[in-house]
Amino acid sequence: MSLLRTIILGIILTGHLCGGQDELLEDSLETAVDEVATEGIEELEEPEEEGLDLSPPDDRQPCAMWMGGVPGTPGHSGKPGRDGRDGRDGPRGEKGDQGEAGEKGDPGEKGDIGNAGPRGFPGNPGLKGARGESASSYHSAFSVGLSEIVSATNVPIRFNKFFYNDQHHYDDVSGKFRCVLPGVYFFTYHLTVYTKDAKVSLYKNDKAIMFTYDQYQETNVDQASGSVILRLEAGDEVWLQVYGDETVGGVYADNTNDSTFSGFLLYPVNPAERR
Ligand SMILES: *[C@@H]1O[C@H](CO)[C@@H](O)[C@H](O)[C@H]1NC(C)=O
Ligand SMILES: [Ca+2]
Repeated sequence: MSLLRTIILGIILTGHLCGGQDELLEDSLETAVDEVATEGIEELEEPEEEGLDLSPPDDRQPCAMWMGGVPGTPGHSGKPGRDGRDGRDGPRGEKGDQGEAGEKGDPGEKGDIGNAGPRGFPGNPGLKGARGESASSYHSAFSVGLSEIVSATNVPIRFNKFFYNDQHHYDDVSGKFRCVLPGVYFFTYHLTVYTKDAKVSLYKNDKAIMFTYDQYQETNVDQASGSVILRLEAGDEVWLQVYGDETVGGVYADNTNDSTFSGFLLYPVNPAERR
């Protein structure tokens, strides 16, 4: 350290004796002092060299007249200058490329229900349904007549003229209707009466349950008729029969005066509904 101090003093003395030296020398001195202070030498904060005259040398002294000494060592580089002022704003840049599309946002809330639309056009007709069960399975009807006079009495009247008997529920051999489908049936008969009285009954299972009587009048063709609704079970039989002897057997028929007997199922009754 003493060496450094010696060098400094030497420089100072040189500058003092040769005031013509440029101001660079003073800068070098300040730099040297700063460096010494930076290195923690407190003594330099208050310079011991109070007695030294550090005032600028007098240019008027004829320093140049002195014999030139040994050139001093080059000074230290000066401190960096202060930062310059900010430059002017540059020209506006060109428009950049379009950025990439952002991520898809969250779904919005459900909107209100809109107004009802107009009524649409009618649809096309549907396909034809599968073939159902034969209607005859649920059908029972007959309508029969007489093709000639029946003289037998106290036996079922055998009608032998058939208007309708597709299910053959009327048996033309026995002259009886035999129930196949349980249910409610309607029966009706329209008889021509000629030459004598007629008294007939409608039988159900060997029991006369309904009677019709017509008194014959001379030279007149009469009619006797009746109808009834019956609840029948499968196997029940219904027929017409003269109720009495030959004197009341006036049931008649020819080509232009029929005597008929008809019956049909009004509606079936489920066996589970029976009482
Ligand atoms: C049956 O009726 C017809 C009328 O259509 C009549 O001419 C005919 O003689 C009748 N039969 C009897 C037996 O009266
Ligand atoms: Ca009569």
